[in-house]
Order: sequence, then structure tokens, then C-alpha cells
Amino acid sequence: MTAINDVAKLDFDGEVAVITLNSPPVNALGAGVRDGIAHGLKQATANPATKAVVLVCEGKTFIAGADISEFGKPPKGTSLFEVIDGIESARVPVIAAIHGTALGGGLEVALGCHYRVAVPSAKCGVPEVKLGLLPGAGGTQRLPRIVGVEKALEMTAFGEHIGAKQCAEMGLIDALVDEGKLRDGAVAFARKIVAEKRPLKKVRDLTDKIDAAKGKPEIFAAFRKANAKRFRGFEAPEANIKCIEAAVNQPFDEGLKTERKLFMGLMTGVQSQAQRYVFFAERAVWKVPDVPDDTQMIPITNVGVIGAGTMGGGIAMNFLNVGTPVTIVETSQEALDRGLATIRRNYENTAKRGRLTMADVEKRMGLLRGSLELADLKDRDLIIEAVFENMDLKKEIFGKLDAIAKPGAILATNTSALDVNVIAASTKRPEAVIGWHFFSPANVMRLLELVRGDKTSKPVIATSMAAARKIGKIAALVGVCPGFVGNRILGQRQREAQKLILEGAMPWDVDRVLYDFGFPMGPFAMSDLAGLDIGWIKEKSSSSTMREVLCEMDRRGQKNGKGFYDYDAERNATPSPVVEKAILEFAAKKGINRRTITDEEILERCIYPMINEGAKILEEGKAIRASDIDIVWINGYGWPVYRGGPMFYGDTIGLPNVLEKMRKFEGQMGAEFKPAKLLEKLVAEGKGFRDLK
Ligand code: T1G
Repeated sequence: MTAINDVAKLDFDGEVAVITLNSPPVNALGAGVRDGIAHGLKQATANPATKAVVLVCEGKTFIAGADISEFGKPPKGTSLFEVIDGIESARVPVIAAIHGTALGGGLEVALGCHYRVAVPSAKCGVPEVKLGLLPGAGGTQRLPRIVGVEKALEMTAFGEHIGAKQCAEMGLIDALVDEGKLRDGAVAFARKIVAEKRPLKKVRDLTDKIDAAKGKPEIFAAFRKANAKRFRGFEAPEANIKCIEAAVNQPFDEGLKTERKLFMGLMTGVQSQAQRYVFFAERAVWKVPDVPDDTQMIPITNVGVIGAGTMGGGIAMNFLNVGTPVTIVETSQEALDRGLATIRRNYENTAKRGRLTMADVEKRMGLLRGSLELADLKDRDLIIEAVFENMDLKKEIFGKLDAIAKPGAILATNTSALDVNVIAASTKRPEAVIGWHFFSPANVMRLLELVRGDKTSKPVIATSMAAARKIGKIAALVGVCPGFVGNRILGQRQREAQKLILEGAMPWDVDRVLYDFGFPMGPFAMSDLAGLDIGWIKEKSSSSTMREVLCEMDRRGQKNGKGFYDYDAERNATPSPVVEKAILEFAAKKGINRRTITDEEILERCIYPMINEGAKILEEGKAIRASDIDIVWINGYGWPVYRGGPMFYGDTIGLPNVLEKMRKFEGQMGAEFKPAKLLEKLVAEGKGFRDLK
């Protein structure tokens, strides 16, 4: 065994040389790994006895791509192109032995090899598009030559990880070897192809799969059309498609040049910077500085949910989906039956769409028990309350839970706005109380705000974080304040949106600006979808807001075909002349002189107060880091990932611009635009949110 460098070693199994990489955590293609492969290959092929080379990795995975943390830094060591060219032009066959995930540059290295073997549990993919990039080391030119143009379009433009079995069916993997016997299986495969004198199969030389697509531009047109909605606003998917087109229409080396040009265009662009930022933000959000990794965890073997309404039902499904038994408690048999029936219907609908079997449905329903007795939660490890948003009701329930729940149980509330400390104070164990703020539909929305009370213990926080990860959520730990992080910031945008339609804009103007910015929907279309009459009480209605005025006009939203918009039978929205007239009258009644409002003002007044509120949240310590706020808004409120989140966006446009506009608006419209101290401090220091530690 020869150490090539600190992350690569070389040994020989008879006539087969084996290069082993070991660069935790994911064998990313940093300079050491690139040098290790290149130098290892040189040494291996310099030995005349070598008849084949196997490239294998130790640790949890094969190479999971280029080292993203190296991007933007001066290149060091052997370039990835030299590594792959070296492999492809080797005098003996090179075999990639894949376990875990061969992703991005890792799959491109494997595509440079003459053969690929994998264990069945392995996965392959080119997820660069999720980083706002494309496979920039020949992947867009080699992949279609192996898997065909259609598959290559899906793999590059969607970026999903594909199982080894399916990869073998596509011809991407040449052989599957036994789990746990990867190295031996790869060496045996190498011996077999040497014995059979199989040719040095260079992927770059394969043409049949791309020839099949020559003169068929309709393949690309159809793919673009079918995914236009999904790719809206993103730059990378189109660049990936163009590269696959180049693979069909250009010679290999010309296609490589096209790939390089498009890659560099994305790499230096803001979208990829944003999406790379989000990649690391999604990993940082789990880290709570004062809750160390070795914090004692509370075993969660079962769960109790109080309330079988829309939220309670969705919450229960998250745990049933991962095999955790749930007892759900309601106050009446009718409400309980309705809740249980909704859960079963949701599962059966998923089964109808082929994403679950009926056996899966029965297995999940088998883990669910309904009850009318809070006392039936006495053995629960985690209890999540999801009842009506009323403080007295929540305090009463937590008071009762305190007497019922076993010692050490976690008592969680799904409140979206109420003070968790006040709820905790209604028990003698406030250290066990924490907010678990799910987003509707709770079994679908990925975001979870975990709300840390003043007395919430570290084991309760650590356990909640781990449980959130287990049910497939991304959890941000936030502090107790009105609206926590997400809704608190939403309040800023909603306030300005409501004001803008009185001052001169129309709801469809505000929605268009935010839709074009990248949100899936604007605030007024969103209100129509949710229903304008949520929380509206006819008897108490006083035409004090446009929302009340519309409800009084029996405009409830999509559900009755009229809200801020008019809706046709297919729920397509059109601006409403009735609403326009109502807004003009309402503004006149309020004595507001309407004026022309630019799209720029709409955007700035909706977005800048959000950034400013984020700064206040940070200065109050209600969020651990700026990127957590971005994770909340990207995963819970539809902020476009290619803009990185409100805080990253603030840094992108420059905090001095945000501050200048906030001060201008403060001067024109009042204290609600008062700049946060942190914003003023960062600008004074010439820093951004990214500089906050
Ligand atoms: N570069 C640098 N660090 C990485 C990394 C990478 N490619 N992948 C993971 N890490 C770090 C991560 O930040 C975390 O660090 C730790 O590893 C564990 O990751 C030329 C341009 C492989 C499926 O997009 O999808 O190749 O937080 O928590 O859940 O064409 O990591 O512990 O300090 O995610 O088991 C393309 C990215 C790159 C794959 C493992 N590759 N990685 O998931 O662990 S671009 C990717 C993943 C490229 C070429 C182009 C996942 C994983 P820390 P983790 P996991």
C-alpha cells in the first residue's frame, strides 16, 4: 500500500491497481483528491504489470462532486479536466467502483472511466442545476452518449439522484456488485474485462445514442415546453438543455467548449451564488451553538397529537410516514371521525397516484389511534398540541397535560403566533415546552419553526431538531416573538401590499411584481386561495379594510369564484373591475389621493421592510443566523431559491441601498420604516449579513 497523498493511496491486487480515496465527509473533488487520482493513475500505469485500475472510495460515499467550498477560490493542483482526460486516455481500463452517491464531478470522473460498477444501494446524479450550475467537466457531453438525450435532459435539468439498478438499466452502470463487497467485486470485474480483452470503451467516442436525436429539435422543444413552469426564473436549466443540444449538434470537443462557456456564465452569476449559499445554509441551520452534538437525546418512540383538524391531521401523518405510532385526541366523536377519515383519504389519494401502495396506507393507518381522552397521552414521548389559536384554551390544555404526561415527555405547541413562554408557564415543567410551528399542509410543507422558550431545555431542543430531520423537515430554531420569524417578516410585506393598493397600485400590479420577482404567487392571489373570510366575523365587520369590504360584498376568494380577482370555472384569475371600483371608493373614503406607483416602488416597499425586520430579528437574537431566516422564507413562504432569501438578497443589492430607501420611506410614510440598528451598524462598517458570525 502506497500513500499517494493524505487522501489517496495505491495498492495492487495482482494485475489490478486499486486507487483508494478517503477525504471525509463526502470525498469531494478538492485539490488533494484530484491530485490523488492523477498521481495514483500515473504510478499505477507506470507499472507494466498493471492490466487495469479500480478507483474506489472509503467513507460513506463515492465522490459527491466538486468541492463547493473551493468555488470562487484560485485553482490549485491538477484540474478536473486533466484528471478525467488522464483516466480516459489511460493505457489500461479504469473502473469506477461506486457506493453512496456518485454526484456531479464525481459522476463525471466515473464517466471518464471506461467502466462503472456499483453496489445496488448506490445512487448517481448530476445535481449541479440545484446549485444554479451544470455538470462542467464533460458531464453534459458524456452523459447523453451513454443514457440517451431524453434521460440526460432529465438528469441534468432536474438534478435528481437515480438508483444504481435504474442506472444499470440505462447503461450508466456496467455491473452491480454485492453490497459490502464493492472493492472485491470491482477487482473481479476488472479481471473479467481484461480476460475478455474488452476494448477501452471511451464514452466520448460513443455516438449511437446522440445520433438517434440528430435532426430532432422537437425533443428539446417538447422538454422546454413541458417544464416551462418548473424552470420559471431559473437560468441553469436552460443552460443544461443547451449543453445537451450541443452534444447532439457538435463534435465532442466543440461541445465541451460550449459546456465550459455556459458553465462559467452560471458560475459567475448571482443565481448560482445564491443557490450555493442556500446549500450551506441548509446544513448550517441544524447547528445550535449552545446545544452541542453530544447533548442527551430523549427517545421518541411514540407521539400524541391534540386536535384532529387540518393541522393536527397533517402533523400526525408526518410521524405515521416514518413508522412512529400516533394517538390523536379530539373533543367529540364527530370531530375525531372526521379527522381520521381525512387522514385515510389523503393516504388513499396518494395511493391512487401510485406513490403509496394500499398496504402502505393500511400500515400507516394501523399506527394511528383516535381518542377522546387526553389521559390516553400519558405514555407519549412527544405531545404536539394543534388546537384553535386561543391562549386560554392552550393554557388550559397544557395545564392538564402537565398532570397527565410522563416525566421527560416533550410538550410542543403548534401555535403560529402565541407566546410560547406564557403557554410554558401554565405548566410546572416549562423546560419541556417548545414550539413546533408547522406550515399548512403540515404533511407537505418542508419547513418547521422550532420555537425556543426562555426555559426550553437543551435535550428538548436537540431531540426536536433530530425528530424534525427524521420526519423530513428542515427546522429553524427561532425565539419567542410575535409571528416568530416567518410570519413576523410576512407582516411587513402584507402591510405594504395593503397600503400600496390604496395609494395607487392595484392588487394585480402588486402580485405581478412579486410573481415576476420569483414568488409562486402574489399576496392578493394568495389571500384569494386561502379565503378572504378566514377569521372574518360578519357581525363585527366594519368595512375597515379592503378585505372586510370584499367579504361584505360576498367576495370570499377562489372558493366562491370572486375575491380580489374574478375566477372562471377553471379557477383562472382575471383582474376585477368590481374590485377596482371598490378600491377607488375605499381610498376616496379614506381621503387618500391616489398616485402613479412604479413597479420599482412596489418591489422595494414589499421587500426592503422584510430585510429590515430580519435585521431586527437578528439584533434581538430571535434567529441564530441570517441564513436561518433565508431558509425559513425559501422553505415556508415561496421565496425564490435563486435569490437566496431576503437576507442574502439584501447583501446582493447592497445594504446601503436598503438603508437609503428605508430612510426615504420613513421620511415619507413614518416609523414603520425605521431602519434596524443592525442595518445601520452593518452599513456603517461596510459589511453585510454574510459577515455576521
Ligand atoms: N463540496 C463541499 N462540501 C460538501 C459537498 C461538496 N460537494 N457535499 C457535501 N459537503 C459537506 C456538507 O456541507 C456537510 O458539511 C458534509 O459534507 C455532509 O454533507 C464540476 C461543478 C453527498 C448527498 O451538489 O448532496 O460537481 O455541514 O450534511 O445528508 O460539474 O451532501 O458537516 O460541515 O449533506 O449525508 C455537485 C452535494 C457539486 C452534491 C450527502 N455535487 N452534496 O448528504 O450529508 S458541483 C453536489 C450532497 C460539481 C462539477 C460541478 C449531500 C450528499 P458539514 P450532508 P448527507
